[in-house]
Amino acid sequence: MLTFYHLPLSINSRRVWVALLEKNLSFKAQVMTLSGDQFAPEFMALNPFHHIPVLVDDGLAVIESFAILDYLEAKHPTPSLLATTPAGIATMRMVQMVTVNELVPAINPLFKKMMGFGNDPDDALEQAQQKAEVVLRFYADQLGDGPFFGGEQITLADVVAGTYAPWFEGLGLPMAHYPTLQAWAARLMARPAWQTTQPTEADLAAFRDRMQQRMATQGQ
Ligand SMILES: N[C@@H](CCC(=O)N[C@@H](CS)C(=O)NCC(=O)O)C(=O)O
Repeated sequence: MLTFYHLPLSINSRRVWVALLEKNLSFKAQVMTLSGDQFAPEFMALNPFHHIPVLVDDGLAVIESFAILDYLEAKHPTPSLLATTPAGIATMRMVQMVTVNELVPAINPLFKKMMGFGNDPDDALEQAQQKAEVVLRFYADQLGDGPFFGGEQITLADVVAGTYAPWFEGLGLPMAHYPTLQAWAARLMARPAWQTTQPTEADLAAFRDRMQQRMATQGQ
């Protein structure tokens, strides 16, 4: 039995959650709050770095979302979320790495602003937007005219980049500037795995409150 330790709002978790659903795997969800439970000795025994997501499979604890995705593919290869051609594999990996190495740091100030707890100056926000737009243009180039990054089938590239797609408009990144990407995002967001894992307004409000309180405490 698979046990999935996660927080529904976490995008690091969500990419694993989407993969579990896309692969039709049954699992037990262990929802964390990250308000101290990640430091409990039982959880630290699973992940000494106290991060979610963690996947436990018959006593084997797998940490790091990308390692979990690879593990799921190796253990449950069908339906596959892997590209098959050399070029497809290169695209899949590039999109995955560009998402975490380029998109995530770029959108950090935009995300804080959207959530109402950022205090970055306008020029930093402007710079963040420009960097994020470079990533969106890269995505659009990699996507070409296909429905998904790897062609006709959804792959881990779509799972990893696509779990950010529901946020682009709210972050101030107009998808109408990238029509093929906009259609790709809509295609993914219509899938049951995206619908099931989309945070509710209540989840978001609770997160916003928690972060605002944390910022206020840190500011004292
Ligand atoms: N590189 C890790 C990042 C995991 C991560 O940063 N998780 C955050 C939530 S998004 C976390 O668990 N934070 C709680 C903590 O570090 O105490 C992955 O991809 O799994």
